Amino acid sequence: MEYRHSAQQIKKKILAKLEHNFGVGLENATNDQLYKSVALLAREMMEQGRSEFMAEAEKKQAKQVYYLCMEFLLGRSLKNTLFNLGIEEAFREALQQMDVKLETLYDCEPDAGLGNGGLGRLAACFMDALATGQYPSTGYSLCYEYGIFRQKLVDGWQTELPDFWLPGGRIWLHEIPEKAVEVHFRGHVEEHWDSSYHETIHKDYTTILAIPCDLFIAGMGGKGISRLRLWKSKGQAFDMGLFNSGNYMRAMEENAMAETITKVLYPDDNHSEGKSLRLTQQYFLVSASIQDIIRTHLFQYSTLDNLPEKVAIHMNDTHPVLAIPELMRIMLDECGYDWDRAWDLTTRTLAYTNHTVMKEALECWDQDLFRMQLPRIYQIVEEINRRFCQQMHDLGVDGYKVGRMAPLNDGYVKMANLAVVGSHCVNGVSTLHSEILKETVFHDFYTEMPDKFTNVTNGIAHRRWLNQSNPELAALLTEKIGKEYIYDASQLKKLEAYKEDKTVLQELAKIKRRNKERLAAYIARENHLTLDPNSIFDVQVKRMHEYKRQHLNALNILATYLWLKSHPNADFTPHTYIFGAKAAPGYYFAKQMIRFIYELGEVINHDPAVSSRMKVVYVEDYRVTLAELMIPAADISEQISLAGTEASGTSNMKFMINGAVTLGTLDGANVEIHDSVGDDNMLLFGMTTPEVEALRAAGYHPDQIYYNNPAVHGAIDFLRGGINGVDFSDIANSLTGNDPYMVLADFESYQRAQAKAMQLYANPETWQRMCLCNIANAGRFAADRAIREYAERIWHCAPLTEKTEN
Ligand code: GL9
Repeated sequence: MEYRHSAQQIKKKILAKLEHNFGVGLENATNDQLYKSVALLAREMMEQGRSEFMAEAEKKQAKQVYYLCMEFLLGRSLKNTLFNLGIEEAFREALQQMDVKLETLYDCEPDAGLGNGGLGRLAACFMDALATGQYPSTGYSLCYEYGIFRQKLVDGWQTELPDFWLPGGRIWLHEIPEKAVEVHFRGHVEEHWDSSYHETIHKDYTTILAIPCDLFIAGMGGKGISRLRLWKSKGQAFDMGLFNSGNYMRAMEENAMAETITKVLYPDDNHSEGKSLRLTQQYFLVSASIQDIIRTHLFQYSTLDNLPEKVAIHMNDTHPVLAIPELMRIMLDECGYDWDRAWDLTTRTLAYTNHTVMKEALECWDQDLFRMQLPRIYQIVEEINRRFCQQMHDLGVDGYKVGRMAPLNDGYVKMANLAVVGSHCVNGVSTLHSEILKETVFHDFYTEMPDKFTNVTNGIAHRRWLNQSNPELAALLTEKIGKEYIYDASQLKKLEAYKEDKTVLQELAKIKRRNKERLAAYIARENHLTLDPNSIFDVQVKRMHEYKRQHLNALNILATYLWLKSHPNADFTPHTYIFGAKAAPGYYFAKQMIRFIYELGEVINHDPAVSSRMKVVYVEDYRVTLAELMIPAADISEQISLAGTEASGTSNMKFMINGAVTLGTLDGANVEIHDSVGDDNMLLFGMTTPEVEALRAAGYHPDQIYYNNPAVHGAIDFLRGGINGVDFSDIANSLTGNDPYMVLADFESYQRAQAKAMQLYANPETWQRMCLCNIANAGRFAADRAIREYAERIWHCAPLTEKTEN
């Protein structure tokens, strides 16, 4: 497929789109209409590219990858599409001829915020890598009408506003009502036995229609295009059965209920509430997707016998794990397979990634709720459970252990257990996390079936996070090491040859400086705060959560502030502490943490004794598009979770490739970042995972630290006294009480790392050399690499065209 056209041709096409879709000429077109015309053009190119790509895949009978995930945190699409198709410059020129700036149109696009954070963004990065790697792939998710809420701080307290993204976002969606599928809920199951025949019939169910809305993601070069199929729920226009039986109101009610299923994304991070609507969403996604996959497969091969050879279905976290009983249901009830054969095909097709060890994230469904919503699926889960337990007993496994591994236990459906039982492969998302899974959450399983477990460390779409977000850095890299790194991030290593090259180091400093100025301009506009671009930009952006320990960062800022007040002439490298984070709406403590940071800013930023040397900024409504502005402007990347709690982290990788230095614990993928850059290029602090465990076993008594460390003492007393009249005793009590995330235990070590950062930053050459080493060693954290590992080790599939050496 040839995407390239002259600026003249592009201009003509844009004008045609304006005329056709909006009935306006250039003179009368709004920016929004121009954005939509350009987006439509880009979308049509991708649709064409996709159909050529898939025609080839079909001809070669290539294995397909289906990625099931409740979240895809896409952000904006226009820039990514034009960049990856190699047509950004031509479009820029065409628009220039019309006196329109491409950047203005980029800013018309809302973020598609169909995810909460790391997990959803990972799925989006993986779609980019799947496309670039030329794997025929489809992502499946829900077409939420409202994405992650918009955050507004009112006197430091988070409030949530609805994110109605469709007016500007729908232009990317291709709705296909003809391909709708039915999903069945509730009702009851009837069994018919005959001497040789057993039939199960699901009756009196409620039917919800799932309408596919397709969105495309172009890979670099445009040969591979991924498709994201988002399901929208809809009632049956007329449920004739209900109407005919005179149940007019019930028919109308069900219609209205149906549409609530895909109304809104659950805004919880690392947390499951066990709500009925959430279970409905999960089954809706899974049933529609599995039916779609089977329909496609049968159309091409007329049998499911070869399913595991031609299809890999990936369950991203436990959220889509009902795919296991759903695939069983279709094989048993609709295709006539016997249990053993169906189970063999199902388990060889499915694989599962775990993304967290947080206990509150482990999904358990109340058995009665589950049975009522999904009676047939419940029966199948029961049978999976019965057979699994039997098999374990037969192997001589002790009863308690079998109980701990059982998918059904204590009146709950345990989704993580079901996931492991029904998958041929289970992976964690960093080396450390995958080891922890084997030692803790899945230890019982690991001892019985060690071969199921593997690791694939997460990765990021480096073209978005480096080339598109930091074009000046990308240009410098291309000039120095050529452009191979755009396809093959491991080539970034070549930059190490320049680590003693003063001009390159100075060039890096200048680029960083301009990125900091860009961010400062945004903050001046939004927060009415003037930042000093010479100061250290110390950035912590991620969801607000106790385990991520933003309050450790904040407590250090407070202690530093108090110290500067009592040592006004002390040597201190000016420091700008920047935060961005949403809290789950029902997570009170996290909202208090936000307010703590906000009030800290109010005090410090308005205190003339320190405000030229310290600033604290809380950036509202952190989202993908803001990350693209903030991360390239960071000097320090805060990755300070308690060791053993953050499964991987992915912003750590984005900061690294943009030349920020990680100030972090040995947690998640930080361990691998440390392996890559060494002690000299990372600011390591805090306990290791075994040290955390030892301290927990011995008994953690933070009050002792409070009494023995004057800096801690002073800061906590200040906090306990309230800031600007706001009470923070909850946080103070937690820190000195039974804080499960051991903030005080790592405090002193954190302060030392901060002091070291300031000392290193004071020497620009040393600092820039550290930045350069981080960029040069970030290649292994590319999503392209992660996807290659999934393809080789889990999905057993190959790219459509094997790359030739060049
Ligand atoms: C998460 C982990 O907490 C992160 O450490 C990990 O990097 C990502 C992707 O693997 O997955 N699991 C999880 O539930 N979230 C993660 O970020 N939470 C959100 O996505 C909000």
